[in-house]
Amino acid sequence: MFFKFTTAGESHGKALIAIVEGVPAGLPIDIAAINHELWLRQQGYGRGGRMKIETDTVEILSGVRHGKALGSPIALTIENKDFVHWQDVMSSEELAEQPKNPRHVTRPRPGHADLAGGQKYQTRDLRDILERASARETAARVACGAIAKQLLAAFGIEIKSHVVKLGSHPESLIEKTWEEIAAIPTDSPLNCADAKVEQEMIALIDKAKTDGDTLGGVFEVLAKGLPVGLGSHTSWEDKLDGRIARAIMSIHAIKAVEIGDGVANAGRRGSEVHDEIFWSEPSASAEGQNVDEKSTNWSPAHAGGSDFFRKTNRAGGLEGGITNGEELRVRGYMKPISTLRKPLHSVDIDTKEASDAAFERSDITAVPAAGVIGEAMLAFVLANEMREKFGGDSLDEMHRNYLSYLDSLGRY
Ligand code: EPS
Repeated sequence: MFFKFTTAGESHGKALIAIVEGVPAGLPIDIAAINHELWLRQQGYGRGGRMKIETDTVEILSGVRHGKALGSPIALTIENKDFVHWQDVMSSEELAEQPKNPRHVTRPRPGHADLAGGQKYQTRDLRDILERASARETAARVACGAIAKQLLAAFGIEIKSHVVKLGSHPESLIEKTWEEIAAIPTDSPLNCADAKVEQEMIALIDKAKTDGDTLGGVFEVLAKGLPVGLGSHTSWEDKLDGRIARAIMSIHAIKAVEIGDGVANAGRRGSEVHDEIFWSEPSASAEGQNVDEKSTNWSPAHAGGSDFFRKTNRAGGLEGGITNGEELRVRGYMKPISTLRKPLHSVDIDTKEASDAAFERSDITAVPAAGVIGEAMLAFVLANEMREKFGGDSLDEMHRNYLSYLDSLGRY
């Protein structure tokens, strides 16, 4: 791994922390932009009470000086404001006496890590599991992903997400262009590009709330401006679709990942699926005219620096595990959140008696937030690919390597 990050922190512990490695020296780091991503992750109709307590902001502790990366590990932290209410329950010190309300959890929630985690780690207080299994951890991922996005932006690569289905609605996934997705207002309640469908989704969330239930859905993440040639066909572990699927599936509650029209394509004939190849006169990028070292526009003119292109993109920008210069399109399928106000059947792990699953404050749905996290994870995977392919210790060196590669693509 060339660009990597590690997170630590429990949902109601003191803070989330992360260490990001592989950021080239000289990359400008915009803290306000990281905070904007954190804010976006907290939005979305159907979020729970915790989001009213937290205003997630990042503090950078190392690796950045005067607004620029040093090339050393970047350590960051996000405070858990809710910790003040959990100090004794979550204390790292051994306590002389039990807290008045120890908030032990002994009734595992179906669908959560509670029971399998408790059995595996041999703990009888399932809070030991749920605190780290909580999706609160994704705030740290979003901060790391925001740094990855800043590296990608230095090469003209952009990432966006939108919600394409909430619960069962609409029946077919919403399909929109990059421009239509870019036009979604930041205060859109569900980050949905169809305002009418969004209102219908809100009604579904209200109904689920009244019923004490939860909802899942589908988000789509897009990346634009990628060069041809990230990833590789040569080894299973280098195939970019595999790396992306792993990263998206690692997000809490994501149970399926689709690249391009992968699901629908399985039921079509080959002639209806594969994107035919065309070629046009060498573009400005092939001549190296619009990407020079002094330019701030690092984006190749069309189709990822190549003069070959497709008129359709059912493959979602990847062929043979390699980017083909078209827009990358990835969908994440999220199951409904497993903490239900109207609890499911469970068993108390101490008494072994049948009982309702534990209820903790939670969200009705978090699909828009999952989209923001999907952006962060895709940004991380792509930043790693860019570091792997273009190397360099400084951003300048990486830029030079990138230009030289675009030059060779232009001659192909
Ligand atoms: C979350 C914080 C959590 C939950 C949610 C996501 O906070 P709390 O448990 O204090 O309400 O709202 O976590 C879950 C959905 C889960 O299953 O644990 C966050 O910051 O995103």
